[in-house]
Amino acid sequence: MDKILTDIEEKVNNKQRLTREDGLALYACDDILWLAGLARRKKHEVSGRNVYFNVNRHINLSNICVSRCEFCAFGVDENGSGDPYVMNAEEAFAYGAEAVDYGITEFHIVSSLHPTMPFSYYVDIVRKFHEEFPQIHIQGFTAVEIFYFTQISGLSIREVLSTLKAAGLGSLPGGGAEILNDKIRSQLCPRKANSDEWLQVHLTAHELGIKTNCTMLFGHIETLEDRIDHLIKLRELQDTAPGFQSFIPLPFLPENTNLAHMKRTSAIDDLKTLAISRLMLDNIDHIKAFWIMLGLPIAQLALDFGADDIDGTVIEERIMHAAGAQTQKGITKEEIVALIKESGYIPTERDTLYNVIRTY
Ligand code: V47
Repeated sequence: MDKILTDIEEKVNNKQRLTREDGLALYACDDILWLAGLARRKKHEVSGRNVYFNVNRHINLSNICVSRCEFCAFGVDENGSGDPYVMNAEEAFAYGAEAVDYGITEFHIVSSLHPTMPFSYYVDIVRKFHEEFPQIHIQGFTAVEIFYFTQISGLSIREVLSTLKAAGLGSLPGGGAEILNDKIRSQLCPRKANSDEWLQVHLTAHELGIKTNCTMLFGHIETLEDRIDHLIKLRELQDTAPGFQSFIPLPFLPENTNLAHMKRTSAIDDLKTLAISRLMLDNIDHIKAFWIMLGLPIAQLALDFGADDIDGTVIEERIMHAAGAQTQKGITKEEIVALIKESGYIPTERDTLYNVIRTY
């Protein structure tokens, strides 16, 4: 084995931080079972044999979007094809409320950059959910949406976040990070928050005591160097202002996007990226295998590659399915429990803030 890899193993054993070169050496390593072992050791330090999941309802308020990112199959123009929709506040509420009897502990509300809906529309929806179901955590609005709210309202990032928090918002999801490199963003998503703006929203949220997640969209036009640099940016922000609860690597699904000519990432790339994320992100506790994108078989394997969370039952998901995700739109709690048990881990139902609800 190369010296750099044995040095990495020693660093991991001694809880030392890995460098950019280490991250790249891990990508170059073909011994994925060794890599899995290393990432698994790190996972065990944080969460032992627990694998977390939650029971949530995804609510995508609208698909009408002014950003129209190259990688996205979900967003459409207001008057174009592709079934543009926007839920009014009552419809959004009814859609969320119908899942409450299922035992959800989280509403996961994400929208689009809608051309005309005012900031008050989003605040009112959060307030209504929070007033009616105060026990259900509201995780809502990516940093890209929060930044867009500053543009449509004239408020600062801090004011937007404080207003939503006062209405009942609990935490932010991790979307919109894509690759935190403005050369890449100018090709993929030039009309939305840039890297610094995305980071600034999360920094401000953490300062206000709002927990957040973070993501990386990989397997499109980025290089392996870009991926490692992205992970290091997240790690640095977490050092400065801790508040990231989990990291979710999102493999790019090309179908129905402007990049439909590209190939879907391989299982090896998906698993390597999960393991390397676990090893590079030594200050983020949870690494999520988002089964919707990975597919259930790879998500199950991911639990042996450093992931300690398999997200949720979701119930119905639209963004990834627009881009050709072959998975079901939701799975039951029983299915998730069986999947985790079969991998030899302890299925651990959590709330959004990783408080344990029960183990199975
Ligand atoms: O920001 C869009 C990605 C994200 C595609 O925080 C795509 O717990 C792959 O961030 N192929 C939104 N990915 C979803 C998201 C998320 C999902 C689950 C849990 C959490 C969490 C966050 O989805 C977008 C973008 O990066 N995305 N289109 C696509 N074609």
